[in-house]
Amino acid sequence: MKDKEELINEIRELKRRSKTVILAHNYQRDEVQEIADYTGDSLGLSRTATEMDTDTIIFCGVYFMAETAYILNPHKKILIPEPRAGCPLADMITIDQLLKLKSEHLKVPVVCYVNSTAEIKAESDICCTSSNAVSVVNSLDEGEIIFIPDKNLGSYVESKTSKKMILWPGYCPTHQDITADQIRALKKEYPDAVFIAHPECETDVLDLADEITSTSGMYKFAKKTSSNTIIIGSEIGMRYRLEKENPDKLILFPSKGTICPNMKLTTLEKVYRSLNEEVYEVSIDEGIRARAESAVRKMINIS
Ligand code: CIZ
Repeated sequence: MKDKEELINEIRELKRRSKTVILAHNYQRDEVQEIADYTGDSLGLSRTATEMDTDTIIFCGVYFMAETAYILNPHKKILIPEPRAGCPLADMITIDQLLKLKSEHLKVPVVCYVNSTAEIKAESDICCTSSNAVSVVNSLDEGEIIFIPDKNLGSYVESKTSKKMILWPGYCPTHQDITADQIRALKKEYPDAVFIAHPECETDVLDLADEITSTSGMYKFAKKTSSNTIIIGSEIGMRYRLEKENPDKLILFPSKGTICPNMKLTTLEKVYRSLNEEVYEVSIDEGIRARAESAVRKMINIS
C-alpha cells in the first residue's frame, strides 16, 4: 500500500500527464483539497469547469455537484471518484412529490436549491445557491414561491424578502446537528469570538450569528473580521483553508461531529483510481440535462 506522500506525488504526476483538472468542494478531506487544482463551492467549481481548457475533470464532492458540473459542461468528461457520495438533503424530495406540490400550487414558480438532483432541477423554474438565494427569489415577479428542498435556507430567505414561501421540509442532517446550546457555550468560553453560520442551520442557530453566509462567503468574512476567534457553523472540511488563510486566527467548530459522511467518502486512493482508470463518468439524459441547464443558467444570469 502506498503512503500518503507517495500517493500525492503520483496523483500530481498522473494529473500533469493526462492534463486532467481536479476540483474539490470546500467540505472535502484536507488531503483531497491539497491535491486539487481548485477548491470552492458547487457552483463556483462548475463555473471553473466551464472555463478550463481540458477535456477531463475529476469532481471531488457529492453526486449532485458533479451532476451540476456536467449540466454546464456536457462536452467534457466529468468523473466522480466515489459515485455513492450522495446528499441526503437532495434526496429528501422526489420527482413525484415535486409534481404533486406543483399541481397543488399552479402558476407558483419553483426555486430549487443547488443541493437537488438533475431531475428536480429540470422541473424547477430557477436554481439558487446559499450565496444568491435571496437575489434569485427577489428576481421573480410572483409574490408566492415554492422553495425546495431545504426548509432552513427557505425560511432564512423568507425572513429577508417580502415573498410568501411554500417550504419543503428537507434539511441537511450535518447542519441540523449544530445546536443553539453548542453555540451559546462556545460564545461563553470565547466572548470575543464571531460566529459565522451557514443558512442550512436551523433558525435558532442563525439567530445567534454575526454573519450568515455560504462557504465562499465564510472565507471572505474570516479574512476581513478583526476578531481573532471565529466559530464556524458548517462542515469541518472548512477548517483546512480557513486555517491556511488565517494562520493567526483561532477557528472553532461547535462539535467534532460536524461532519458530512458523504463528503468524506472521497479519499486519495479513490482519486488515484479515478485518474488512472477514468472512473466514474457522470452522465444525464439529454432531455433532463437541457431543462436543468435552463434553471441553472437563469440563476447565473441574475447573479
Ligand atoms: O453550494 C455549495 O457548495 C454548498 C452546498 C454550500 C455552500 O454554501 O457553498
